[in-house]
Amino acid sequence: GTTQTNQGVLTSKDAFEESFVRHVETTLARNMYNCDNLAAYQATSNTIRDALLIDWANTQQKQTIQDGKRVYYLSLEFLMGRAMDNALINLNSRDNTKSSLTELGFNLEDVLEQEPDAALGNGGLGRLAACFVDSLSSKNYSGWGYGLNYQYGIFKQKIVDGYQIETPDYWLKYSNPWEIMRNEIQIPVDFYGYVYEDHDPNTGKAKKIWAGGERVLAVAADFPIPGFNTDNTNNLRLWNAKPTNEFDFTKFNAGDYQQSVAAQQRAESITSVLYPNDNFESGKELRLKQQYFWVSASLHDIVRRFKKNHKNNWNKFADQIAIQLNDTHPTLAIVELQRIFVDLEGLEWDKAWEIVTKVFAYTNHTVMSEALEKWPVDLLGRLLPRHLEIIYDINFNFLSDVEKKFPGDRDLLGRVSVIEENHPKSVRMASLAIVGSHKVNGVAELHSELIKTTIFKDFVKVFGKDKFTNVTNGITPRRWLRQANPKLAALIAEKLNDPNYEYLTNLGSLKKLEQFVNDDEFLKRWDSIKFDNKVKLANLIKETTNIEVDPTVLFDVQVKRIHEYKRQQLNIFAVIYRYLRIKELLSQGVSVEEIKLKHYISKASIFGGKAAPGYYMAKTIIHLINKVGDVVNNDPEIGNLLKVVFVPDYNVSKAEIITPGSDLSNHISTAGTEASGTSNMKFALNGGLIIGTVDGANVEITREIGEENIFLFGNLAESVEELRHKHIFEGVHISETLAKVFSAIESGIFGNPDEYRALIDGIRYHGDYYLVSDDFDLFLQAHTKLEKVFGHHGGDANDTDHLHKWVKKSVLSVANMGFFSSDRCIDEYAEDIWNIEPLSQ
Ligand code: 26W
Repeated sequence: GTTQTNQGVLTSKDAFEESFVRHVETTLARNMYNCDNLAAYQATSNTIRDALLIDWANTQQKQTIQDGKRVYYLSLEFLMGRAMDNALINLNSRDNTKSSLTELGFNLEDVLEQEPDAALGNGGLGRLAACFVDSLSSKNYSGWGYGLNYQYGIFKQKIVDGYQIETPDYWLKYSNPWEIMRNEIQIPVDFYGYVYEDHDPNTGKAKKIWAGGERVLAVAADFPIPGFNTDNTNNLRLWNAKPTNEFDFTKFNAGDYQQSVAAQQRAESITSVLYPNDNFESGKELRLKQQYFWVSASLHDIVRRFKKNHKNNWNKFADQIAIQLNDTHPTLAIVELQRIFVDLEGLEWDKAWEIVTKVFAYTNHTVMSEALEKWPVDLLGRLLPRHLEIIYDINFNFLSDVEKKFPGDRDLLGRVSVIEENHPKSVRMASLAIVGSHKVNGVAELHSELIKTTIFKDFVKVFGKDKFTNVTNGITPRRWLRQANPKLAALIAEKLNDPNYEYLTNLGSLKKLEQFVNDDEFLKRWDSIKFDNKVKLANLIKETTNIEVDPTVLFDVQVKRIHEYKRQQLNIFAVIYRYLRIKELLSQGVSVEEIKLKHYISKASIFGGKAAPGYYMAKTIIHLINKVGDVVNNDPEIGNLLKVVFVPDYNVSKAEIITPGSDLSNHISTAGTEASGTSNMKFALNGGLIIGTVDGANVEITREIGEENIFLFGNLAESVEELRHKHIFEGVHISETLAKVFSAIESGIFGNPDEYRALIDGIRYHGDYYLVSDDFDLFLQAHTKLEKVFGHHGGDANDTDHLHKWVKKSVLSVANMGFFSSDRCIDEYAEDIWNIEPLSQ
């Protein structure tokens, strides 16, 4: 039947080629004589998509028939990256596709390069959501993602004269073969208007009606999410905002046809652009509109699906449905479900609220106050008048309970209240999320402990500690090992005697690699794979910056969003110090060879990451990195002793090259500020070592891989408060080393020093909030230590010293990284929070 024919394209060359040609000729309306790589990409992806749709339809049917509990993951960001290679791997069709394409005259790698990244996210939180949907499918759960189908993803970053320039990412320039437009799934979403009271004609009871206002349609676009080594294929549903064809007749009759149409057109702006802030809340009305649009459409979709099987049997709702809130961005979902139950379905308030709180759970991703969402009551009440009333009612009930439990504690009431009585008076979304959820989790052990003792302390008092839990983040080994690092993945499969790569869904089996750690031949193969990956990274650097880096030197990488708390400034200051010292030694007549032997090994410092467009300090850091690079890389005395690179437009597909190509990566946030970090896991899984602070998941990585295999440094989270206090009352102590760096910057060797004023003054005069001064010398010491371990040769197979010290640590790290699979993470959510089990296959 159809199934066979379609699935055949995955394993048979003839079937693949036939489908490919058919798509070129029909879908693309071209012919094989003018089929370029882009057309080949489109024909290939359409071919794979056809096969994927079969699994997808079967899975949906199976899930409906089994009628078990489903989880819905609500995330404003899904940072998926490219889909094709991932689909080929998960469908086990990579070899067939590669050889079929070769016969047709194409090279798979070149074809894969044609796909634009689906860059619908900022950083960690968005990529986590992407890893989670992969794990939900791969571990046979019934779990959907819900998000927005932005027409513009995160901006593209260009570097011009060392400055970041943002340009739009119009990623849907060509049609997107991975999306299935569901034009028949249209959900109206209302804004503004007013609320009035009416009486139910049957019961005579008072009832709230929300009326008037502006109406927008949510139209579904579906993205099939294939699992690895399973047919289970879940759905990621992203909404598009579209105008309705219900005209505003008052305007129409007033002869305002043009304006009426233009107003409708503006509906689409709701899903036009992803907000490019990371860990910073800006409070824009359009952002709140996005949130409600998405949440409302998703909930009505979920309720509709429930009703198809269970009618109005609301008692079953919480047994059938779990909804996970990815940060506070979807918190209005709690209010919307309560509204659906009470206003639209006629449930009693308490009954409805009981169901609501059973359904929702909330994940917190940050303790930083500037990232906590607060919406002014005025704004929220204008946009969503009925929701504001419901929020007040939720808060009233909640505060009454608190008052009963802690009579007379007015301060406590003020601190936990969902409403902040301040200027402007606002709604605290985290408080609302906690009150409306049955579980709240942090994303790494340290972070989950910190939220209980800091930002959510009072809620622990009110609800008890069992409401708060930890689920340490994870990453999908399909994309971040098998796809990004095929050679290492193959060596591991060979050593584990696992030709079908089953270890990729059972990552604990990496442990077996430990038995080869004294096998020199194995270490050499391991090291030469790392070298090949470094050559690939060197090529990327050459293509994107025109800088040549020598792949035998230590590749020291820091790629992530640029943020003061992540401390790229600490890193670049240390690079400047190194440069100054090298220059000093050279001026004293010390030869380059001697410097390499006695002082500094050769290395390339590689940076990448975007700054939020309005974040001045982050942009200053980018500028400094680039200017330091200009000076160092063009200094004829330096040669390959030191290179400084800023890779522009860091994104998922670049991460797939950068991650496997690093020897060392930096995870050096001020202790207590990075909730988890997930790139630390990616680097370690690819055999890179970590230099890091005792922060986020670094703590658990250390526990798993052993403290001898990671380079930790810096002040601990428990000291941060005291140090900040000291800075303010006793002043900031600038060590001799850091002072040298500051005076070099101030001398103007990296361009006009005024441009870096805020960066230096922030440390020297404004309290050094991120503790750069406290950790600087400790950072330098950690480098001295690790360079001794690395030795002088990366990639030199005969350097047994490097092999027995560095490469051995690399193997031991990978062997013990199994815990950080997002599969483990999803299992923990399923068991402790969602109460769902995998589908029987
Ligand atoms: C409202 C503005 C805003 C935008 C984005 C606030 C907060 C965010 C995200 C929560 C920022 C983010 O991506 N956080 C990261 O989440 C990762 C996944 O849990 C963690 O690994 C990172 O440590 C955390 O910074």
